[in-house]
Amino acid sequence: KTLSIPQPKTYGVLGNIPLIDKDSPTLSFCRIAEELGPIYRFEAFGRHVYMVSGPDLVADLSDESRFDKSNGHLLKVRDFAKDGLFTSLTEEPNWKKAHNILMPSFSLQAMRGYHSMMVDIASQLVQKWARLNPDESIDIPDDMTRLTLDTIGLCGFNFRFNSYYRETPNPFIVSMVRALDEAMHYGSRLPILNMLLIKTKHQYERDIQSMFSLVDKIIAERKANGDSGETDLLARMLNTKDPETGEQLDDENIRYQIITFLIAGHETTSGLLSFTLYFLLKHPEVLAKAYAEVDEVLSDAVPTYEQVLKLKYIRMILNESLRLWPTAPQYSVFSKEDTVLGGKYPIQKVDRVSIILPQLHRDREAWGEDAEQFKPERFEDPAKVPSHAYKPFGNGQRACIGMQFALHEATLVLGMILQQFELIDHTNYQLKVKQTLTLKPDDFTIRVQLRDKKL
Ligand code: MNH
Repeated sequence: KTLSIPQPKTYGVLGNIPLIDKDSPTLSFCRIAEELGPIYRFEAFGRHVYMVSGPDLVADLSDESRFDKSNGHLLKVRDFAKDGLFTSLTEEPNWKKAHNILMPSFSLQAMRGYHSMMVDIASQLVQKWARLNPDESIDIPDDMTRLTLDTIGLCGFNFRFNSYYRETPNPFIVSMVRALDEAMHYGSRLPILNMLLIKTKHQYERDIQSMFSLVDKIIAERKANGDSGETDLLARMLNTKDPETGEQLDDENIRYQIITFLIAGHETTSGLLSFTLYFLLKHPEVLAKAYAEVDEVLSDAVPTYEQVLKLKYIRMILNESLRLWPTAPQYSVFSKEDTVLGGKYPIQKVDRVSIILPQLHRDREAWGEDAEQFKPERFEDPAKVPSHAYKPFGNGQRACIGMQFALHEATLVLGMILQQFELIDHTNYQLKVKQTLTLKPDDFTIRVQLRDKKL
């Protein structure tokens, strides 16, 4: 026996669109789930998507024989990331090719090779903070974005954005952020309005061209200089053949991969670090344990690769932060055939289903009555983590390729921050979440003070 799937109030041709706050769509989807339950139907301009946030249903959606990644919500991002890893369909030949070529560069073992570059950038952050006057405050999302962008630039293609030496973001980033913002808003506007917004459209096209020209220049320069022993992602993309097809990636696809890494490496990890600092500020008992671990493990001025792996409690803090505020808050799959989801809900072939992570990650049956509370100890025993209620990096073969990269970087940076600084909540910050494609705390500043370490 199948059940019917609920749907919120509709508004003519707009369908359910008026229910969505266009500056934080995911939080609107969470609010509707709060009312309608683990699955509902969402309609826009005559098309529909199912919104799912129940662990049983997500377990079912994780069955890769029946469901595959959908990029229906990413079609505008494809204007500049085309068939790069993140925006491609699994059936597009370049997905598997790039996946095969790049997987080894993102293994846990491969992080050893990036470690010193990550330390280079993290040291710039620590030095900047150490030199602030006591009354100067730090815009956390801004400084974390400088860090993650500079890190992926250096590890990815030996390029220095030098974000700590500039007040305003690099022009590439201005273009990228504006293009991402437009890509997010485009789909929630009436088609006729999109046609009328000529200036926006022209800006969007200019932004895409400026991204392409910077990245193409980097690729051309590397090829002109020949192989000078680089071991970064670009070198790997230029020099490695896919073992399955024997083919290499072409230059155009390498462009899309680089843009993809810049988007992915820039927004999500910086959001993770920002939310984590917010949670540490508000949970002194967790912060005390974190200091204790850092003081025990990090004996040298600069953490080694092995020491980062020993920061187990910091890792748990990051996991818990990603539970409450998964910075990539939604992903989508489509059904390969007509099917019944969770044994209850009929879904048709090609129907799109979107997984609403902040809601899934706060499911009280899976996480307990204290699901809303920040408790890193939940991740003490990996066997006790309800895996179908925790998908911050997506699922299966289309899960995040950069997970180890993000976690190594974030653990290292938090370790280095806690080694040096006391964190001061000078505004008594109240969390305000802002969404671009990803989530971040908005208007979040802190002050810091050098710790007086009693040796
Ligand atoms: Mn990442 C896919 C979350 C950091 C590169 N990433 C995904 C997906 C999620 C995700 C969720 C699955 C999306 C989908 O199914 O549509 N990623 C994160 C989070 C962080 C993150 C929460 C940091 C925290 N990601 C990174 C970093 C990089 C990266 C850093 C690169 C350096 N991510 C990717 C790529 C994909 C991806 C590439 C697409 C992989 C594929 O489909 O083959």
